[in-house]
Amino acid sequence: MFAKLVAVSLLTLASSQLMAAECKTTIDSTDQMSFNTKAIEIDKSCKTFTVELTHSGSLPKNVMGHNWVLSKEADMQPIATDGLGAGIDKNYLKEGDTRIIAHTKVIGAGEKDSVTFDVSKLAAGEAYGFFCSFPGHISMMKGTVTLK
Ligand SMILES: [Cu+2]
Repeated sequence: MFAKLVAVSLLTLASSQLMAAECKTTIDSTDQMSFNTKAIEIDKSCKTFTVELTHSGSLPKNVMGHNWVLSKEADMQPIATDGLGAGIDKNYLKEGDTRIIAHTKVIGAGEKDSVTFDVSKLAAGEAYGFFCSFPGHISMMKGTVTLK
């Protein structure tokens, strides 16, 4: 009986170590034009990575909408600038912009959206970042994405 218990707890331990790489994260956005994180780390063992975006504020998306956009760090500002004219229905992103690696739609208070992308799209040694492309938000709403 004791041996069986030990075996079971060893198994539990082994499987919890296998599960150690968390291949998803939840990021909250607010009425204060902010994300609740400045840095996202992606484990190299993840095949895909999922980001769930939430909005804990009370303002609607046409006033304080947020999305989550992933690109190379050098492409962040150009993507945001080119997306200004796209309008909220296009999530303030230029259609067919190949510099965008992944993005959620623009959400308002109480809404959520998620996006899953292939981690193989990220190259080791390249600097990546995330931001919100709602007009004017990138100055406050951005952070780094690192493969580790
Ligand atoms: Cu925003």
